[in-house]
Amino acid sequence: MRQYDRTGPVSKGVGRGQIGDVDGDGKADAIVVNDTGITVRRSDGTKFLANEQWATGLLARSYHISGVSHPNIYFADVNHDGAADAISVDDNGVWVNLADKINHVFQPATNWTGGAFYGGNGTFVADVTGDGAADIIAVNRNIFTGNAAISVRSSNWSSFNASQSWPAVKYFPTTFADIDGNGAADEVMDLGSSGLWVGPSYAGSFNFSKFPAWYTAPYGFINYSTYYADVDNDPNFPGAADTIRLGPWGVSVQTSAGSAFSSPNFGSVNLPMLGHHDVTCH
Ligand SMILES: [Ca+2]
Ligand SMILES: [Ca+2]
Ligand SMILES: [Ca+2]
Ligand SMILES: [Ca+2]
Repeated sequence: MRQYDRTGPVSKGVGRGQIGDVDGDGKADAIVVNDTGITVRRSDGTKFLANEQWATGLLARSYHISGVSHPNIYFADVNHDGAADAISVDDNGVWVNLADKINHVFQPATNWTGGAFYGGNGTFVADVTGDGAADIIAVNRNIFTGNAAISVRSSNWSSFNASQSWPAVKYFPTTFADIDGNGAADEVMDLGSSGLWVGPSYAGSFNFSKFPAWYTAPYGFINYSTYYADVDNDPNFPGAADTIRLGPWGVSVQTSAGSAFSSPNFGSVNLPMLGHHDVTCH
């Protein structure tokens, strides 16, 4: 199960719900983070079960990143046990509360970076190395070129490795999703009226020259929001995330064919499909 949205898998509002498979059974669970802790309703494949308190009180270090006073929590599996862990970022580092999928709690926070690591233009959690464990990515803008400067701390399943610079040449907004379906999240830029670009993750860089044709024509108008998820489950391109756009027209989808997108399919997707997380594990 992989899921992304334009801003990355980030919650930035007290009490805002998120989705993640915290017990590692392949079914996405509903998660709410607020001042009293983290509450989970696990999916049993047909419904969400009763509330479970997976953490009590403010998660350690989940506040106060450069004056931002809201939770900054991501849910993704960083230690490769199949269960989504809670990851929070502050001025002192990236902290992980590992999910205990047996006892249904989050363990106390430990520092996985040993120092500050976040991006002025966004901090993202995605598996860009393709080993099945989520990595942490900081995006900044190069003030000289205007291009994105991307730093990656890959997970070694018990901490994040030293920061590496991953070459990237394009623009903002940037997010990360596995568009070509090789298991590693790629850099994706939705430039709205200027089209969509993909930089496939390839040997430690986002390689825009690998698939130069990977570009979609401009829509010609602004969409409200863009999501990336494998909605067509095409067996020829397993795991390849498609592009889902919301706009004045409703919903449109451009399916990924591994190295190119289809043209926009307007109105072909029912709104309920936007619950693009696999809660049933079917
Ligand atoms: Ca689950
Ligand atoms: Ca985990
Ligand atoms: Ca990884
Ligand atoms: Ca990929």
